[in-house]
Amino acid sequence: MRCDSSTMKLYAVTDRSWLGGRTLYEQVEEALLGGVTCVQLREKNLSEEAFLAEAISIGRLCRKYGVPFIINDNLEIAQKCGADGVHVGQDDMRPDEVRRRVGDKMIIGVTAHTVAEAIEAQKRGADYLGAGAVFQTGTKSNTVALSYETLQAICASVQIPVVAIGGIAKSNLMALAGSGVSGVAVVSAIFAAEDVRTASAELLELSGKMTGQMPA
Ligand code: 3NM
Repeated sequence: MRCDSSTMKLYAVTDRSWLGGRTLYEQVEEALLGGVTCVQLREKNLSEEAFLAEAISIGRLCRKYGVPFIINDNLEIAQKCGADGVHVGQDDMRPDEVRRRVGDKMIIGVTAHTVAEAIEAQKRGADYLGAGAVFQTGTKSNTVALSYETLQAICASVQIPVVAIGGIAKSNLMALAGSGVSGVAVVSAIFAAEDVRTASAELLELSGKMTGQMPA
């Protein structure tokens, strides 16, 4: 298996909105020291050249910590930097097309908002699903609100791991217990935190509790 459920326990998705004098590299290293189990480099405004340079250096960093490194929505960069995987949305390339391009080894993650999308993505070779937005988020516009019931139905409909995303913080993470998710994907509750390492460690502990808990 390219990606098991433990990899999805705390999935850090980067955003350079809250660097505050720090570099993204430093923030990612703090997140790794806090115990994140997967890192996705998500860049929407960098030039290809800058994106690639950053992908190479942060990819090396993740390798040093033995944590899978995923590129958001850019196959070429994922291949050039030797990433462990690539994440695509519903509007991006289909997972089977991605697989043809990237070969056998790479992890392919797909965003799914409905049971139909989840089943289709699994059928077409996705290794994990991102499902959201489970809570309100200010980090991404145009998100689709996903109810607990839909999240639960998505998890029940596939065999691959499902990671919840959108507005997840310490205060609401436990509300996902019993949904069947393998973990949480988090942007601002990690990268907007003053102490990225502690925030990551606390979220990791909660995610472990949440995924081990049965429905209330
Ligand atoms: N995808 P935060 S929500 C990147 O719903 C992303 O598919 C989403 O950021 C989706 O953890 C989102 O700061 C942003 O709320 C999540």
